[in-house]
Amino acid sequence: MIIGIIGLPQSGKTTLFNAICGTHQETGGFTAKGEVHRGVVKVPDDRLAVLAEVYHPEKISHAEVEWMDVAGFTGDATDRKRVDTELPSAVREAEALAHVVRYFEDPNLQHPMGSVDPERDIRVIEGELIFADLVLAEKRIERINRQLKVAPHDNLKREKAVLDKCLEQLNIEKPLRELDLSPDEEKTIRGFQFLSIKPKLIVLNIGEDLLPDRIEIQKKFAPLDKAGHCAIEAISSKVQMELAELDDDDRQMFMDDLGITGSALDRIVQKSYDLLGVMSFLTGGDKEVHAWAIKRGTIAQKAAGAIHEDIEKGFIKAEVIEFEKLREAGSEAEAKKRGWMRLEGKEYTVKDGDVIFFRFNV
Ligand SMILES: Nc1nc2c(ncn2[C@@H]2O[C@H](COP(=O)(O)OP(=O)(O)OP(=O)(O)O)[C@@H](O)[C@H]2O)c(=O)[nH]1
Ligand SMILES: [Mg+2]
Repeated sequence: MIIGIIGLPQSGKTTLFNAICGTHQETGGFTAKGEVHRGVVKVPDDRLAVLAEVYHPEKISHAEVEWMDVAGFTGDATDRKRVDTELPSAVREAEALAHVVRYFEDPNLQHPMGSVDPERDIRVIEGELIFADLVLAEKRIERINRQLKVAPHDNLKREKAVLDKCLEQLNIEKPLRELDLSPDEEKTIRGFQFLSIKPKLIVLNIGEDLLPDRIEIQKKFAPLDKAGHCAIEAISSKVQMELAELDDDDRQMFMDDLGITGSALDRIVQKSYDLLGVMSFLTGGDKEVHAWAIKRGTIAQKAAGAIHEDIEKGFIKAEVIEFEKLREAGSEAEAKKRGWMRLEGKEYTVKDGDVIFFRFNV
């Protein structure tokens, strides 16, 4: 599962990326367009400690979500060739976007558009996502039209119908994430990896001086919050990056000084997971207990692929015990004895906290 950090140049993308991933990538250096940093973040999960008491494993492994820091967006929605060829293709892999918006004043750091204006920045980056999708959809429709003249296949017609619907939405400058698509329609166009269809977290990167006004600022932008599609969070990524570099004692002191309570990073990470619909299933054994991040609604066979593609390909059955039941039974053997282990087929929709053992053929 991948989240892509995007935004205008010098908005604080790498600063946020460092804070989240605990990395030390250079900031303030005007990253070359198309440059991508990747990092992995563990998903906190208290259930793993309980599983460890059940299995006494050698190793405990958390679910992981990948974050990507992508430079190259400019807010320009006029140059077809640029969005077609110069936007970093890596961002298409992301399943959700975190748009970092500059909300700090700094006389020594020029804003690429001349002034600090978060509303405008949100609008132009959204415009760029929509424009890039429009160029892609038009290109694809043109190609289908040519193919249809030669061979009018039904699946091409279906694809064109969905693309036409998308194009209509993009033409009125609205993102695809706000378009009602059936699961089938959504599947038809999934391969194109449209940008404006991805759920988006808007990260208002506020200056340290604005930290006391954080809640007020967030409220001001709340109308953009469209449940399940778009969320808002204000954070000082610079402060967070500095915090991430301290040890625990110093961090607490620094937070007390600034009057910061709770971890802003946890809020960002949690909101982005909610947006992505991330949940975890668990596996246990004497070697390892492991949580695996998957999307809500994932079926058992697909979930197996989170562990290894061979398990997905050779899937036979999933042995499933609910986490709470396993905790209550205290051991797998006891859970089985009580009849709490179920055998599920490949179409079974995995639930958060399912402890699963996959039977498979290689
Ligand atoms: N004053 C102030 N400066 C900040 C804040 N957040 C980031 N910066 C500074 O802004 C500059 C740009 O930050 P980066 O994280 O490198 O921005 P970026 O979006 O990754 O930039 P590019 O990769 O070049 O597009 C750095 O000098 C940061 O230290 C902030 O909250 N306040
Ligand atoms: Mg950067």
